[in-house]
Amino acid sequence: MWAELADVGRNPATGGYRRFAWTRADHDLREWFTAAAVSRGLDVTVDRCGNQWAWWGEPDTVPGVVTGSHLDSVPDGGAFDGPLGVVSAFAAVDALRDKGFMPARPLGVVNFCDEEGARFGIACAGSRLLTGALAPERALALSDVDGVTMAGALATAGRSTDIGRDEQALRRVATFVELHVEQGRGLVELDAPVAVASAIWPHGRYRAELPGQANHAGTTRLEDRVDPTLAYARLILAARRSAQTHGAVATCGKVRFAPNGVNAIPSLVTAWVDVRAPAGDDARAVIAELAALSEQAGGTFTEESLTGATTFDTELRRRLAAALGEPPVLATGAGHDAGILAAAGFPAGMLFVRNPTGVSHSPAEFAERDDCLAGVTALAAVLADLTRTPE
Ligand code: HGY
Ligand code: MN
Ligand code: MN
Repeated sequence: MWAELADVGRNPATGGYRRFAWTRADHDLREWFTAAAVSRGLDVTVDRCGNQWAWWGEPDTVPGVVTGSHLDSVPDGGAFDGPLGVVSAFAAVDALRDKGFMPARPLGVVNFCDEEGARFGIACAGSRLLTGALAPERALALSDVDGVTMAGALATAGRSTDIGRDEQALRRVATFVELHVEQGRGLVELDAPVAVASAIWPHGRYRAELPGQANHAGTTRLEDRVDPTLAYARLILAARRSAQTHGAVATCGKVRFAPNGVNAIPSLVTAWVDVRAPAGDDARAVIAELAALSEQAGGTFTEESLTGATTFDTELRRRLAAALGEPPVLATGAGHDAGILAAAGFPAGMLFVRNPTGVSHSPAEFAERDDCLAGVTALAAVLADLTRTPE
């Protein structure tokens, strides 16, 4: 399965992946998901938002236990963030069947669409739309760097724009467990292949729009300039300083200069800031400082998405840990669909698989084969435990 995905959306120049929502690469990944499900005799359905579900058993009478993750990526992302959870889910189904296991309740595999929000800017868009945490009209109006709206992209991909909370899809879910490559070095330091997640940090994404006056790079005296890149430079340094002060992390990873000419002072800088912290108050303190700086520069600082702290269901977490012989328990600063389902009131949990580089959202992201297999074994054990009895 891993080899089947290896070249889909791969950028040969960097070895990273560009698998953005509702693009050709996404289409090929969705086709792969359907084929992997059908070849296992699983029933594939697609909900109103485009999330793909593959069912072993019939989930409309008794809600099922669902595992899976996402297949999309950040620009030049790694191979494992997302796909490891989906491939491991199918491999866990295979492992259970090889042992002759028959679940006493439906078992589902899900591919949540648009988890990274790389194209339209909102992370976990598929699971947020599914649970009603993101308004359909807002999502449809989001546009990508080429000005294509999500509505337009859905239409091009042959999908209806009648997206939004999907009660039937939600009724089928009793519990969700997501396996994910660790996006840090916790398991390296603990020298363990698999961990159970305890919490996800609060995190927010903001868009700063800093206006300037377009003018000639050669003929405009310094004292006559209204150059928004100076405000942007101050924003970047303030983000790092404020994060340091408040025990947070802040990232200025995406920026657009308009008109983006070498010999013209920009008329506008549009910049995105990703802010996260173990405690919501600390993230809010950083956000307030950056908003004030943007406004002092005559600009705006707009929230694109804000996710509160997620503490995973403690009963489920204890059950996962017990099924796995009490592995390490780790919190994470990375957002996940499991966090969105938890926030929507579903019992949700996560398993992490060791990443020897600790690096993620980069081609350097990695997981050893043996650790991936340990993840599959752990996921199969957890799924067997959760589906052993009808309740
Ligand atoms: O940004 C995140 O934390 C996740 O990878 N979407
Ligand atoms: Mn990610
Ligand atoms: Mn992910």
